[in-house]
Amino acid sequence: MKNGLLICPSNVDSYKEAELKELMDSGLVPCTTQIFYNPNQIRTKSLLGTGKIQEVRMLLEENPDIDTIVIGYPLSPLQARELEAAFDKPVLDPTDLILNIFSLRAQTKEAKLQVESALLKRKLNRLSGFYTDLDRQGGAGQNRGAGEKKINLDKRQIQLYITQNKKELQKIENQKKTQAKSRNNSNLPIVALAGYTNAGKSTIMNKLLELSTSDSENQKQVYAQDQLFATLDSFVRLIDTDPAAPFLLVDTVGFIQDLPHDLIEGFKSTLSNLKDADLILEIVDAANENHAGHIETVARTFESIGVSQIPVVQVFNKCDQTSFAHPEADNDRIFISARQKSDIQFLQNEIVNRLYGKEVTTTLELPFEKMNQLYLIQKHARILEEKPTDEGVKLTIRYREKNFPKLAGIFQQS
Ligand SMILES: Nc1nc2c(ncn2[C@@H]2O[C@H](COP(=O)(O)OP(=O)(O)OP(=O)(O)O)[C@@H](O)[C@H]2O)c(=O)[nH]1
Ligand SMILES: [Mg+2]
Repeated sequence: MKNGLLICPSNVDSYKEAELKELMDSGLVPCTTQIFYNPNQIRTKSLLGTGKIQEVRMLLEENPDIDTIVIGYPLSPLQARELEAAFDKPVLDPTDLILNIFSLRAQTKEAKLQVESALLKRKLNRLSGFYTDLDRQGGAGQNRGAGEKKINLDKRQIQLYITQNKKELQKIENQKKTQAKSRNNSNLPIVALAGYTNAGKSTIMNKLLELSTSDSENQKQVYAQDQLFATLDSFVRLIDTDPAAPFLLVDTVGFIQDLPHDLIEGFKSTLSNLKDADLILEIVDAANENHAGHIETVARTFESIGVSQIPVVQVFNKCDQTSFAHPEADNDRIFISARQKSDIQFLQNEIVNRLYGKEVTTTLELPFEKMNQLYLIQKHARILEEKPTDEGVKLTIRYREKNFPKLAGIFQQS
């Protein structure tokens, strides 16, 4: 565990400040000391002025335990290098914190490659400006030739790694596409869980899975934790709680304000699962005081990955920690607590209503000679009552509106 010094602009809003601390905790650099700087006095080269740098140096001398410095503001490559040189300690900005967490969490080969690519691109950016920066400072020095050669070599090496990673990622993506196609050859509707990190997406997936009857290997629970970015990969599970209205459920990586561009790029293939969805459930942490800000961030991310045309229903989760009545639903919003089984049942029903339409009850008579069609009814409807008649059987069935075409043939005959 490390000890972090957080240096924020004095006008930072309290929500952003809390999120930075959470990012520090999640990245195992908890904030042990915090100071502020005046955002009106920032420098292009080093962000902090000489007086502030001096103050931080003294603080570091008095607190030798501090081993990492976090600046709560995006740093240019030059500023990051200047500050690291001034403090002789690693200096991280919000993007570094997020990358740090991602590299701690990455489990699958795909996630590891994505994080590595983002880290390499960042390193390349820092190296790219190196000599331009030195020129600007007029301090290129006599050894510039050898140093420049080394940096160019490093840059070429990094570029090579980035290209290799890209190829491997493409291969994995192609494999996944083939798998997804074969998994969905029955054309099941796809529901994607998306939203801000830590909102409860994976918990909701696990709870819906618990209700579901299927118990194949495919039904493994996914990782859910009270930490930022618990999920880095996308997972697909079959939910067939209502056997006549099954759907595939996809869990995805969480969003955050100012998600680094390289990461959005890197995770595009993971997020592109959202593009294939028939319905997106945007999970909102209703108990978070800044949930309105989260909703804005998610809307911007949806736009940047191009899923604006897919229907979205907002699911206000964690209502147990709010005054919202639950379970409740209107057209575009559902209010639940994933901790309550009855709320999950309600959610399951709301999802199925949207995918398969409302339930309709009807009666029909199935003559003996058509008895072989009973399996269609069993597959796409629920039989509520069966009464034998002279010609066959009289059935009371309940089916979803959108399953009507699958049953229409039977209705015509009966
Ligand atoms: N009180 C309360 N806590 C909840 C509820 N749903 C989820 N949580 C908790 O919220 C935390 C985050 O849940 P996750 O399911 O990991 O959240 P996520 O959206 O998948 O997060 P990322 O994968 O990080 O994007 C966990 O500690 C859950 O136990 C709820 O309805 N009520
Ligand atoms: Mg998750």
